[in-house]
Amino acid sequence: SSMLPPVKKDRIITQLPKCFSPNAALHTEDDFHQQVKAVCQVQKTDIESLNVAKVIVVGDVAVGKTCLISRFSKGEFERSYKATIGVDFEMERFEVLGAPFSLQLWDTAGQERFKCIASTFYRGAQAIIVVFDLSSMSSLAHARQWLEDAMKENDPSSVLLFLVGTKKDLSSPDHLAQVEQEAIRLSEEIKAEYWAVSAKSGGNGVRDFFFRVASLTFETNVLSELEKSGSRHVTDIISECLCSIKCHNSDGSVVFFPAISYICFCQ
Ligand SMILES: Nc1nc2c(ncn2[C@@H]2O[C@H](COP(=O)(O)OP(=O)(O)OP(=O)(O)O)[C@@H](O)[C@H]2O)c(=O)[nH]1
Ligand SMILES: [Mg+2]
Repeated sequence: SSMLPPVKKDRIITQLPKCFSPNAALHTEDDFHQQVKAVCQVQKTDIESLNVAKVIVVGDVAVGKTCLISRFSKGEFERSYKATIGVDFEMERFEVLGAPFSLQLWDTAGQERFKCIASTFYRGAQAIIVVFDLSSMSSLAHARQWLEDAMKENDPSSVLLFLVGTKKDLSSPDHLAQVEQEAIRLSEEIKAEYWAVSAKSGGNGVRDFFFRVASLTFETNVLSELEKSGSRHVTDIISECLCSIKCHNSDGSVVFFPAISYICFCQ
């Protein structure tokens, strides 16, 4: 990783980005988990196994999966439709809370004839982005099937789901409200986080969305690593760098808690 150039300035995440709709969010905390922040403070660059997340992007033909990704990665919008053949791959590098972190974005083909090839890339995803077209109710109706297929290859308990409506620029406010009601209902049911964006209009929506994906996958990775390595290891890490917290018992005696146990008690 020392061979890589530094992360671009516009890929640095220091604050947890907000969800799109509090009614359909993976969580609505306004900051990263305290333990995650604590760990990142003391071991910024050394969390090798945690620093990448595989993300698969699925959904009907021509809903705008490729455009969504290229709006973010290249800052461009392609007006003419070029079908994805099988699967495309894009690596996006971030810095989250001072730690290097990358999203491996697997852009799969929506065309039926590629489904068999594309599905071989589903395994081991940390996030699944199911994309539908806000101007096509049938693409929303198919979202559930795309999700089911992607889930067959993954562990449902450890995957973060996002339901993303694209082509927001094509919908009238009335129509949008109607579709969103349905989309939010589905998101609640499948426990996905809902977003509505436009790859064409080029506001901050697409950027905010990918920042949110990066932040939540990062947070989940760090938390699950902490769970795996056990709190003892975490205590070691933290106590090396932070001093203990001094507490007074009711009888006047003094106890010292390592900072990490203080953090755990506060949850
Ligand atoms: N107006 C508008 N058009 C969009 C938007 N996003 C994508 N499109 C158009 O929708 C068409 C399909 O976009 P793609 O991104 O190629 O669709 P896809 O989901 O990758 O399609 P497959 O690779 O075949 O599965 C293209 O003509 C895009 O220009 C959007 O936000 N607004
Ligand atoms: Mg495509």
